[in-house]
Amino acid sequence: MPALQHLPSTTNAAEVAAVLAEDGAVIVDDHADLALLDRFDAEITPFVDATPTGPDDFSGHNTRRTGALIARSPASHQLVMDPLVLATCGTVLGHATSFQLHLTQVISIGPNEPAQPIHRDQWAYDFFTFPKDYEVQCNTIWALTDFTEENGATRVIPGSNHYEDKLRLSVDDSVPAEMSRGSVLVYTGAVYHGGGANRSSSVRKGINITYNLSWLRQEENQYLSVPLDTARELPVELLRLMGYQRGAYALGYVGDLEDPIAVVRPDLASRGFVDS
Ligand SMILES: O=C(O)CCC(=O)C(=O)O
Ligand SMILES: [Fe+2]
Repeated sequence: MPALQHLPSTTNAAEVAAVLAEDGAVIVDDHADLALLDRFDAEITPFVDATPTGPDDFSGHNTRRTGALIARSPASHQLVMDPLVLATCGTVLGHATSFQLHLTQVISIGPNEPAQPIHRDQWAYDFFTFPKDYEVQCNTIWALTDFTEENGATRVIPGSNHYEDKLRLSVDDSVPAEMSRGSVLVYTGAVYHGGGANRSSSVRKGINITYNLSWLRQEENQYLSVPLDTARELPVELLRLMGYQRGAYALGYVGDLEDPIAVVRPDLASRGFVDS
């Protein structure tokens, strides 16, 4: 089994996208500002503590999935808008008119959690089989704790982005995305992967922030997850990423062919299709 490739934080989107085209996944080492992660931790911990564990095997009975990060943690905004990640999405998903934020979720895998079934994230679209090498998603998992094989580092099958769809693959075919706090695993919607088994006594925490083509539905409903009063205070670039933009010529308008950003920022209202 080939190992996951690592790139230094000084890398660029072209290099990240090149490894993604080959392997479907890559780790960028020590990419997050650790002081930012400390702030994120402080903001999100009360919500993580209040999150119930998962209701099924896929979500994980010993795993907490805490969403709505934009509304709950101002520090998350910088992660969502990380320039290297956005530039990578622009390359990987550049064949469509635009991409958008798909979900924001802290995944806290608790002790004794077995491995999550190996899957493709793009199965979320009702298991539709997309054309081979037509990428619909570009994903990140930022390590909020160190990721080790023992504590449930994400399991990845490098190169499986080129496999047939709907395969039932085993954890034994995968490698652990071991990485330090602040590193980020970038992976496509097509690569087979899953959360690892946590055989340690501590919780493994990762921040899953994913992006998809704007003509597909978002997993996390950003319009309802972030109250309008909060949205009004957000940077325009983040609002557009959340979906307050048209996904293509006719997708997502409001009222009389108005740009949906008009709902939160009437000062930016415009008619007709604009992409910035
Ligand atoms: O938590 C992880 O390491 C991966 C989780 C995952 O792949 C998922 O929930 O889709
Ligand atoms: Fe996944």
